[in-house]
Amino acid sequence: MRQAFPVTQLRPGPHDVSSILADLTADHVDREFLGNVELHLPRLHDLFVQLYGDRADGFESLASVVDLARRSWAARPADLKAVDRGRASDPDWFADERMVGGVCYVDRYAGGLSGIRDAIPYFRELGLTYLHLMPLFESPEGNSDGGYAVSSYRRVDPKLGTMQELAELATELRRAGISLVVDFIFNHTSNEHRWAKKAIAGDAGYEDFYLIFPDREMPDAYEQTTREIFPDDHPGSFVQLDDGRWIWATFYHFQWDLNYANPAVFEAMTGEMLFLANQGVEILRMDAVAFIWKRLGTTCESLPEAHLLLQAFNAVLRMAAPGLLFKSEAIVHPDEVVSYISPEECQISYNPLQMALTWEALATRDARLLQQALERRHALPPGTAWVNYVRSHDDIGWTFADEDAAELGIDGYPHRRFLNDFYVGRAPGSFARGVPFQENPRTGDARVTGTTASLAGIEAGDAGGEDRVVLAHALALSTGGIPLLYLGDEVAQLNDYGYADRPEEAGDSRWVHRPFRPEGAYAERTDATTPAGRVFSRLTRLIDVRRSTPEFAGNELVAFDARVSSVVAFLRPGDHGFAVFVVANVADTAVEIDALTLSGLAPEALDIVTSHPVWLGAGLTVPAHGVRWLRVR
Ligand code: OTU
Repeated sequence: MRQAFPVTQLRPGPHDVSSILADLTADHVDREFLGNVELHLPRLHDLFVQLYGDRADGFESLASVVDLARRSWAARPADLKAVDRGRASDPDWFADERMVGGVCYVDRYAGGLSGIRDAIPYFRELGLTYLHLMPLFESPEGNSDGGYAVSSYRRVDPKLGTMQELAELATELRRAGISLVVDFIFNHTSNEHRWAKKAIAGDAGYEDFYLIFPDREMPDAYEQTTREIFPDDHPGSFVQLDDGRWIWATFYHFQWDLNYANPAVFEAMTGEMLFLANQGVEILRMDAVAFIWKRLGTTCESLPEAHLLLQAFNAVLRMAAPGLLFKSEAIVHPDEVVSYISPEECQISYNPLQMALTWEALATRDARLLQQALERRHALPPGTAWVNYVRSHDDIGWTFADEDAAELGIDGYPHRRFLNDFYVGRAPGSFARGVPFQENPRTGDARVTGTTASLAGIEAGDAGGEDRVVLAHALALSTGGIPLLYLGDEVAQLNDYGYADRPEEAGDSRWVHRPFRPEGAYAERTDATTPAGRVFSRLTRLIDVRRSTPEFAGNELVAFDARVSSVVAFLRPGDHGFAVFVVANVADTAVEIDALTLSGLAPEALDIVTSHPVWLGAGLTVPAHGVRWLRVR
């Protein structure tokens, strides 16, 4: 599928790679940088050929991008260069069993950046090594899609703090063993970004930063094949400007998609990316990667050029800030999710399939789809890792593959309908208190929102609620990669229905699961008579065990057929023939895995959560919504 332009189409003479290298050498750039460029410029050049080879300005842009990298490296603080070197000598650092992630909103969780700094002792107590601060950049007043409409990548929202404070926070977090993660929202800017303002003012250089059309002809043509992402906000993929023209806006009407077919856009965003890298950010969460390239007659999602662009950004980083990682945010078909994951593209990625199927299994009390996914869709290339999570700040979408479901006799469309109904409490017997998100009556499409505790049954007072919260986290903590905790979920925070009374949030039900820091629940976290206290002690025990269990490092997983449909089971192999055997039962009654099924394992096992020996010789009982972590051989 990849379109390769012949190299001869690129301008010869002064604008080739060897001339760029010669210029750098003449400029006496340091050897380390030169080495990085020698390693990665050929790849970047090749990507530019494929992306921009037919454009006259393609090569000037490549030279400018390398120059940005040179200047960024020169300005990169010494302690960050030390991090770069450390990562180079320990390239699998992010796959360590001690990795544990947390995510929160700066304002809601801590009031501001200084509050986040004050929370560092708590993060350490939890064992976090990775902290994703939700978008904290300058963005429009009122609805800014939770900060995903960025007006400046170089200014922090003044209500939260300053860029200087963010850089200092990054340093303090690093001293505490925590890597700072922020979003790189590069598919779109807000309509208040300087580029956007210039574009609509008719500044020719900037008009081409976005996709603006004089009338409906092209928008209509594109919308034949594009998907509606936020249909509650506007139909289709375009919105109308005041002057009557139409502009591409995949998400909210104030989030305008950038036109990456223009190399000047790549160059400009490179500048913003390198700026963030030099503030001490260690992982960039690459937002909405599927949407970054558009072509008429396609879905305009996950096109080959989207990958080339990510690889090009990656190559620039390897030159100027080589310690950084990209995390892919592609909440799409599982085949597409993995297509973004490689050392040359995004080294880590959300695992939306495991997330969604964990909830699917809890609703159906049938773990077969989840088991099948672990069996066939878990493996990743070396040098990469999943980020496993129970829920995020976004909705839950049922992104399993219909063809996988069909093999188990499950029909995708009605199954998604059932899951949506179940999680918004419309299905009889549901324990969940979720809220629908972006229900599209035209397509029948819908997604679900709600906090972990509210979706799992704690809010409804269901007897299995706490167990389900623990079970879901136990899977995220044990399948491999980086487990990611939505902060507040460790104390079983409930839905915040107050969003419906806040005008800028009322139209977006994702706010129901982005509560303010649950002070009451945190106060109860050592009180075992409360759900907060019980969930907190069980989850922190699991986190502690994970951190001292080398089998949980990396991504190697061997699915284990327990021959019980409500059971998900797998082995995480370790050294000397040992492995950790993870078994979880989503049913509301205890189940028995018989001795014959377990006969491949030595009968003497150790429960690493309770530290008690377990005898497998007579089979294994797994309690209702229970989970066991057993060291076996
Ligand atoms: C992302 O999500 C963010 O996580 C959202 O919070 C933003 O609103 C959005 O981008 C725009 O910046 O549609 O419902 O992979 O699922 O990229 C969430 C496709 C979203 C989308 C995902 C997007």
